[in-house]
Amino acid sequence: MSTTEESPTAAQAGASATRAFRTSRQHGTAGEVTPERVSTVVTALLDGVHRTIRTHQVTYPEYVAAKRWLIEVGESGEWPLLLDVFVEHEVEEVSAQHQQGSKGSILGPYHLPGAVRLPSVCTLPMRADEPGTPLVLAGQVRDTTGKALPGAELDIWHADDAGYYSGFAPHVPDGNLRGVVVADDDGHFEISTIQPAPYQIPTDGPTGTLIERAGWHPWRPAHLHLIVRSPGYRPITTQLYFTGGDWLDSDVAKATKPELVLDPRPQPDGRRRAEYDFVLEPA
Ligand code: MBD
Ligand code: FE
Repeated sequence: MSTTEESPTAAQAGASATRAFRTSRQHGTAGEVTPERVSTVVTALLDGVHRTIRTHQVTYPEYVAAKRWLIEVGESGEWPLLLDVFVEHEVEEVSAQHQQGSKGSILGPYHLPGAVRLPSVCTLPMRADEPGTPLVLAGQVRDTTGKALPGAELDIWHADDAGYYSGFAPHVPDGNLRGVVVADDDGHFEISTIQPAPYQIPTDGPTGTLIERAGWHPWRPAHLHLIVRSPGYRPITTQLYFTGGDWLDSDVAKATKPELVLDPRPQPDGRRRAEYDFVLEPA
């Protein structure tokens, strides 16, 4: 694999995301998909494709270009990236439509299991010279009746000040800006980290090619990813954004929600501090 130190390629991120997906058990497992559902859903999906071809009079050159591009998506390992950017938001909303408690958002392609466990007041693993504005995220995990959830876990991961995720960019050390924070006996936590930058879909792979050829933009607003869990409760997979940030109203992955926007306040010590409480419903 050819690499450039300062600009990780889509090929690396894509292939790593495919590997991460194969070993992850975050969302459901095999065995839940019946033949009836396969038939119903795939028939509807193909109906949509056929209707699009007819409505828009799709030509043979366009069909061949699409086929070539789909092959490239697989060969480059970008299926997790492509699907999580353009499809997952709809699945997330459908799955949460009757859910109480905190709003969720999409998981995305860059979660890694097994991050280091950290106490309720902690600093995420970072380089000695980690660039970026210091940020504190503090709050409490409760259930839908208002009861604190002692020892709730906050699995948190986010991009660095240049928009890169550890595990998916060769120049970022493993485990950087990732941790599983264990809330205290009162469900409280206070996590020190740095402010992430907006994320740009890699421009050198097929997902980037599609975005460029369609004249769209490749940006997600700056965000923190979290999975908040406590035994006996439905885990919440979510993302937190920053008020006033770029791309907040035009996320390429359509994964923002007004309830998920933080408003960090500058502290006397120069750090920015945001408060956010999580509410879980019984499983
Ligand atoms: C990301 O960082 C992300 O969160 C999603 C959903 C898709 C691509 C990159
Ligand atoms: Fe992300």
